[in-house]
Amino acid sequence: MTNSKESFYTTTPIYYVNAAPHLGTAYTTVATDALARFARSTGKDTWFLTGLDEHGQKIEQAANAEGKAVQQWVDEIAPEFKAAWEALEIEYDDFIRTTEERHTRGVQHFFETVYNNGYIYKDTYQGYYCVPDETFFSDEQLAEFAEAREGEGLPSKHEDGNPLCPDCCRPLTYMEEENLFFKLSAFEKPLLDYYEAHPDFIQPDIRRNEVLSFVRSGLKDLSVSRTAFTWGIPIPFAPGHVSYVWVDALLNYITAIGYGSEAPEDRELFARRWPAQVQFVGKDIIRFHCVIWPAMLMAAGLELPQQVFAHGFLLTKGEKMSKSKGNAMDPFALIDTFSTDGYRYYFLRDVQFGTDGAISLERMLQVYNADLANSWGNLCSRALNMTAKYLGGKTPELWEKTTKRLTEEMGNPLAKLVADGLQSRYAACFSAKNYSGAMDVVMQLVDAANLYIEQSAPWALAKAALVEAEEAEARGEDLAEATAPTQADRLAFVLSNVLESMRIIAVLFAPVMPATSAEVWRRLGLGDVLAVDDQESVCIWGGLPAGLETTVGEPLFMRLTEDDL
Ligand code: ME8
Repeated sequence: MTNSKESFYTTTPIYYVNAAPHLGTAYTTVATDALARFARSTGKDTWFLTGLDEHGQKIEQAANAEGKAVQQWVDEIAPEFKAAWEALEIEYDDFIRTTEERHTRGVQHFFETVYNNGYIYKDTYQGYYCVPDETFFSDEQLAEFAEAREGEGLPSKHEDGNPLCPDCCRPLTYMEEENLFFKLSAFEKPLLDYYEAHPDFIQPDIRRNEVLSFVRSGLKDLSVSRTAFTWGIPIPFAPGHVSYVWVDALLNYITAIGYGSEAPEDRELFARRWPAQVQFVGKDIIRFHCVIWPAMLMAAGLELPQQVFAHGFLLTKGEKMSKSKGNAMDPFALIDTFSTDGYRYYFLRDVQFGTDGAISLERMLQVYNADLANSWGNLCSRALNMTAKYLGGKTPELWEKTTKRLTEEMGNPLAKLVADGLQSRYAACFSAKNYSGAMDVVMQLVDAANLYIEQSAPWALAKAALVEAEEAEARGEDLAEATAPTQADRLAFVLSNVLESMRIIAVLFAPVMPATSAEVWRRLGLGDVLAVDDQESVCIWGGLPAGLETTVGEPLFMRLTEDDL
């Protein structure tokens, strides 16, 4: 089966199962979901992959600590992630777990291919390893870190004498093991050439520069197997060796779309989906994704993803939020208070994607009340209430009859704002992963619509229409035959413009706030499902049909106070 639509494949990192889903992992997942929803709404053949990283020493140790068989333990945790993503309305197309058969097959195929291509050899690894980060550190990296720590008057060693991890500051473990090595050093020049020829491959630029200087300082071959434990994928040509967990994990992006399978449908799937358009990661794992991953793909003769986009950290009280620091907040509690859409909106609106962002409950409350309860929610309830009260709960019938004359007489700032490229400004923000900018564009229309209601005062027009009708009746005239617009026409015109704005706002908010957008769609009488695949034309002004039955409903976003926190 061929598909003429443009393919759009996007991924999140696969998260370690040793921590429950938290705001950090939810952040990347919500951002990827919003981009995937946006891509679908512009007609792309979209595929969104997320999943779990279930192998490695850290997972094995965590399961042992609980006294459980590792597979049983990871099987118990996987549903927690699925439940969290469901609560956040994450619409993934596939969820991969690295303990699945399809993944094992693909990883083994990769090892064989790269071995046959001459990029794997055996040697002894002697040095330090961080189990929590599953990362090797060279003597040079440790010396550099020790110097920096001494400069700050801080220790670089644990009391047991082992050096501390340069990334997470936990004690490292000394390792001496026969390992398979991947000739990463052979890819120094090809990678630098690739970065140069594809300036968008690593984004944002600050991360690109960081990776460039890391690679320019020289790449060492990488140990890619472990023999000291067994919780990993066995390497077919090296008995006793299991894959280094990062190599195993990175391969999920291709094993999930059929890599390593000979079945025709898998080969077709792979050809259709790979290379990915955008792979999202946090800035903590860019070396894996921007150095090791592309080198692995080159070694296997595969194309590289179009872009790896690394966002910043969510910070609480100035510190990276993480499970190990004990300051990771539980997404479920926040969803209870702010609703799923309120949650999704806050993180994408208030944190500039790509940079670190301070988050707090107080700020979340402020943004929620200002943008959602008071602006967008209030716009909907005012407009729908007035439509019920003044227009019998129906979208007005006047687009053809009076629009042109009334536009000349009264102006139409909302139509103008939309016609002046609102959707294309919004789409440009999405392409740049500037979620905050995209939300800002939509809020301009929300604010303009609220101001328009104030300025055109439909309640005054309703009163004037009543007086006009009584006077006409007294004169024995029929206003339906009037040639000039009546006050009732003006009222209908104003409310039409507001309802039409709401329709467009709902479409544009949908990738970030799917539930409330669908609800507004229903209340406007547009149907039970808000599914758009040509956002640009759907957002052309004037698309709201006349005569639809509208519904007032409960407030979309209940106003919250500090007592609710
Ligand atoms: O690294 N702020 O998994 P992981 C923002 N299994 N994002 C955060 C965050 C924070 N405070 N904390 C975590 C792994 N994240 C590997 C990945 S991929 C082949 C293997 C997000 O469970 C961010 O996306 O430690 C970060 O990169 C990821 O969670 C790390 O998740």
